[in-house]
This record gives sequence, structure tokens and C-alpha cells, in this order.
Amino acid sequence: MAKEQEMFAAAKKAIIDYDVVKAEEVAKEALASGVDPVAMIEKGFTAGIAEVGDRFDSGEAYLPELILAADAMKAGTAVCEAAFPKGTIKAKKKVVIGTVEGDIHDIGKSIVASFLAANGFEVHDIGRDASAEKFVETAHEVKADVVGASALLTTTMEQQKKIVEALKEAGLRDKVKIIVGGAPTSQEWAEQIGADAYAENAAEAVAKVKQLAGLQ
Ligand code: B1M
Repeated sequence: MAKEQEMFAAAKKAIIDYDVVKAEEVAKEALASGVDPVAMIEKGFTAGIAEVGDRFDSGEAYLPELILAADAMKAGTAVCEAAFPKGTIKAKKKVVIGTVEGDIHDIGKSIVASFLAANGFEVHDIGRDASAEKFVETAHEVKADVVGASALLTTTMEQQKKIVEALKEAGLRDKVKIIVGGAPTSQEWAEQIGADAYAENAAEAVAKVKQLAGLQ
């Protein structure tokens, strides 16, 4: 327990120090000590990036620092993601996931994508700054069961609504379920735009996608 807390604190510090090498080292050390990779991301690295985000918000940190912190975050989470426990269910259901147009925040989306893949879903990650057309095209092409759209900015969350509408226009709305997520979004927002679900974090996203895909 003490080791776990020590690792969480070290992970948080690596992000606050913008230290890519340390973030990787801490992640490896934590995994070798038996610390849960999911907990490392949520209680360690995410706590660090949230702190940097607060500093940015209050004018104590600037964009270059945010970029450096994001690099350290990606390095640490990549090590943890590779060690995610593999789910026993081979879902064989297809999920198209991306960050909406105009938005380049992809750390949370990528964690959600890794969680889904670890739980047996076939995940088609269309990356960040992805247009509504790209979501529709890919959903059509791969015959997706679920489409997931991430948005981190109040200015880009509108794009999630555009995706719902574009899927309707393409005649796919009754074939795919839609889940949205990202800090400014909510259950209320999901209902307002006609999406089927909202998830606050990656674990909840897996549970909701399982429900949407008829697996629970
Ligand atoms: Co930006 N940024 N950023 N940023 N950034 C925020 C979001 C902000 C809240 C910071 C702040 O002011 N405190 C603020 C948004 C304000 C607002 O709109 N309300 C902000 C801003 C303003 C900006 C810029 C406009 C800054 C500028 O240029 N002046 C700019 C926008 C660029 C653009 O997108 N067009 C910008 C740029 C950047 C960087 C490039 C430097 C970098 C992103 C790098 C990258 O992602 N590759 C960055 C970062 C790192 C952040 C913060 C600090 C951290 C985001 C993050 O990675 N969190 C963020 C502040 C914060 O969040 N506290 C901030 C960790 C991640 C694990 O959590 O993404 O929330 P999160 O994902 C979670 C859940 O939300 C959920 O599960 C995930 C895992 O638990 N989830 C889903 C996410 N997607 C989901 C999808 C689902 C389900 C669940 O289903 C499909």
C-alpha cells in the first residue's frame, strides 16, 4: 500500500516536472512492484496532468509547459497501457473512436481506446481532430456497433452533436450506438444531443459500451 502511494506520488511529480524519462521509469517500477496499471494512470499520471491544467488555468503555467506535461503523460501512460489486464470476453464488437474536429486532446481518448481493446473490442481509433464525416465513413466501412466521440473543449463539444446528426443523415443512426465523453461533457449533454450514453472515465466507458453493444 505504501509502495503504491509512493508510486502514485512519483508519477504525479514526473508530470509536474515535465520529465518524460522519469515518467517511463516510474511506470516500469510500479508495474514491476505489482501496482495496478489502471490505478497508476488514474491516481498518478492523471493527478499530475490535472495539476498542470490548474496551473495553466491560473496563469502559473503556459502552453509550452502544457505540451511538455502532455509528452510526459503520454510516455508514462503508454507503459501502463501495454500492461492492461486483458479481459476474458472476446466481444467481437466494433467500436470507432476519435477526438472531434478542432480538438487535439487525445490522451483521454487513447486511454479509453486501450481499455476497450483490452476488453476484447475491435477498436478503430481515427485519432484526433477527426471530422464528423470521418466518423461516419469509418463507422460505415467497418460496420461499427458503437461510435465514441471525445471532446475536451467547450468550443468543440458541439462537434459531438454534428456527429450524431451526420450518422442520422447517412442512414446509420439505427445501426450504431453513440457514446460521448471528455471533461466538459455530461449525461445531460449526451441526452440533449441524442447520444445513447456518456462516460466520465475509461472504466465507465467500457461498462457503457458493453451495455450499448448488448453484452451486459
Ligand atoms: Co488543453 N485544455 N488546450 N492541452 N488541456 C484543457 C482541456 C483545459 C481544461 C485546461 C485549462 O484551462 N484548465 C482547457 C479547456 C477549457 C475549456 O474549453 N473548458 C484547455 C485549453 C484552453 C487548451 C488550448 C485552447 C490552449 C491554447 O492553445 N491556448 C489548446 C487547444 C488545442 C486544441 O485542441 N485545438 C490546448 C492544448 C493542449 C495541449 C496540446 C498542450 C495538451 C493536449 C495534448 C494531447 O492530448 N495530446 C493539453 C492538455 C494536456 C490539457 C489538460 C492539462 C489535460 C488533458 C488530459 O490529457 N487529461 C487539460 C486540463 C485538464 O483536463 N485538467 C486541458 C488527462 C486525461 C486522462 O483525462 O482527457 O479528461 P481526460 O479523459 C478522461 C475522461 O474525460 C474520459 O475518460 C478519460 C480517461 O479517464 N473521456 C472519455 C475522455 N474522452 C472520452 C470518450 C468517451 C468516454 C470517456 O467515450 C467516447
